[in-house]
Amino acid sequence: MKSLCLSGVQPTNFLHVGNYIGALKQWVEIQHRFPCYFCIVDLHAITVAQDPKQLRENVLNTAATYLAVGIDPKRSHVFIQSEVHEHAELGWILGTITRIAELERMTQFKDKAKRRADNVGVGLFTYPALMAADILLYDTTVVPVGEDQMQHVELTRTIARRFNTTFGDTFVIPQALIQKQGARIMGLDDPSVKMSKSATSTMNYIALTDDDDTIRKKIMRAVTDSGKDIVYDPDKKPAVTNLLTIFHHMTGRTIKDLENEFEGKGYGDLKKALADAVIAHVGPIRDKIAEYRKDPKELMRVLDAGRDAAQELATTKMKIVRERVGLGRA
Ligand code: AQP
Repeated sequence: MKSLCLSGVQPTNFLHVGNYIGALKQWVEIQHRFPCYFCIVDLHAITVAQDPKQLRENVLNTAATYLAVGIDPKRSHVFIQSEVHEHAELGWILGTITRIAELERMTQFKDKAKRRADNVGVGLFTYPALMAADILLYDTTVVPVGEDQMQHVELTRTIARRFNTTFGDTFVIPQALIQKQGARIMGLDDPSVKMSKSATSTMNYIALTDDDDTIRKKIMRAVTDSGKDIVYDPDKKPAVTNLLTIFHHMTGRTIKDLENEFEGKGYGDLKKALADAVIAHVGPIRDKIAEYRKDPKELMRVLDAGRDAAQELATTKMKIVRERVGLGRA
């Protein structure tokens, strides 16, 4: 079986270091091993209310971010989900074989629905069926994601098996690929919740577009734990563990090495050094994002080519799916 990697991000805001560490950083490595399709999942983004003008801006910012972190358009295909209509069509078909009880178990749905109790659309509930379509449309074998998306990839596998059993072998069963450390970067203002683009406070995340002063301010104000020791301990020291994890990913230094360096030092020392490390790593990414946004020609060229490449695979797959399900005319 041919390997193929697919992943995506919702264009709901500027991407943050959690998206980068949990997903994008892996993509950059993976593109040297597999053919890759990286989409900007705008159909997913509208499962919560978006300002239409801002959404289109966010789509281009997200595309610019993919390229700025090192996605090479000569190797990988970057495209916008809604421009390949087969995603929505397959999402609908897979929704018909997805059980309500399965969707009710999804923790992301429960979390997001709780935050918007008076305004939960059906799309937020059926989000995992659309995500299954994104993945299965391309015979994806590998899906690099953060830990929060693991449950959705598991459900994708269940849906694919169910479809294959009902209609005949059609879909490849994909595997999630997840980091050992940093699969879930937590909020700087609250280490009990994940860092999130749509957090109510901007102090929750470091955006890849934040300027140096903002990065420093957010890190210096980050919540810490009781006690003084700078040690990696997710249960007793969730805030410090989160800062060490970000430090590790920004520098490539091991956690042990960082613990040794900060032994006997204070949280202020850790935060100062972390701010320097994040600024050194994120600064060049931020500058490249700005360059791509200033001259959108290259961005448009990449998105057109990515759409055409994705469309070719999607067209072939959907022809088979329609036949198997019995849709339309022969
Ligand atoms: N905090 C995180 N730590 C590690 N990985 C993360 N990812 C998201 N947050 C973290 C991973 O980033 C990829 C893109 O995520 P998404 O935009 O599709 O949706 P999300 O998981 O819901 O991310 P956000 O930032 O919380 O977005 P909003 O606020 O819009 O819902 C995924 O691979 C995800 O695992």
